[in-house]
Amino acid sequence: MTITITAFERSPDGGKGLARDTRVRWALEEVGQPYNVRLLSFKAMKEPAHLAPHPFGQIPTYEEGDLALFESGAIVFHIAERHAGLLPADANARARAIAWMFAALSTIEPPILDLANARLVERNEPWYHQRLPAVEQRLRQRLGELSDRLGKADWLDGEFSAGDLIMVSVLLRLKPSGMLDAYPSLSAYVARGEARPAYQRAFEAQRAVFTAQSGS
Ligand code: GTB
Repeated sequence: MTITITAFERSPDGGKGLARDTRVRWALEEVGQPYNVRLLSFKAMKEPAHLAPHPFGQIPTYEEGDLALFESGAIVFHIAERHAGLLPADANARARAIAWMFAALSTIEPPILDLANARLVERNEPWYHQRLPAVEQRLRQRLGELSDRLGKADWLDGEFSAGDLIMVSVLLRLKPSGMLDAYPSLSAYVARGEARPAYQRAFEAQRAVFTAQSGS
């Protein structure tokens, strides 16, 4: 059955791979599933045709036959369950890999988004400089703990899994800020993820949308 995902027609990051369709493309590349992409304008994302599959009018979505999914974590989980390559066969190892997916989305991503939103939206508020150190400290706390757990290992729990795919995707958002530089094991971990051929293909595919428009 044909798989169709949605992505930004014009990503605000200019093709740096930070929008959440990249993690879905990456998962599909890891398991060797071809897919189509429907590009959406910001206006189209809020129209009924897209609000049907996505109640919040966002990207990415995933369609396959009569299945329509939203939420990048749920989509990657679905792909990992349907196809070999992203979840271990052993039941306990599989449960731990799923725990790492949730950890990435519910423990690591929120303080990253909190910092991104503070810098983007709250910069001109009179209390911005008072609040910022606490926001940064909450994120550093989690990064330190994650770095301690990863230690010298290549991946979070044995072989590369959907847990690593989501965790690396979440951490990539920090790369432009240089904040990961203080955690060499996490920087190396993210670099290992980025070096995977499947990630490279996913990155190039999302970048091609931007370069086709800008002519660069
Ligand atoms: N929890 C949902 C998921 O994981 O799928 C969140 C989906 C989401 O935030 N989608 C964003 C969106 O559609 C795009 S990815 N936004 C438009 C809207 O809400 O109207 C978030 C994103 C956007 C831009 C950058 N960037 O430019 O760097 C990075 C990440």
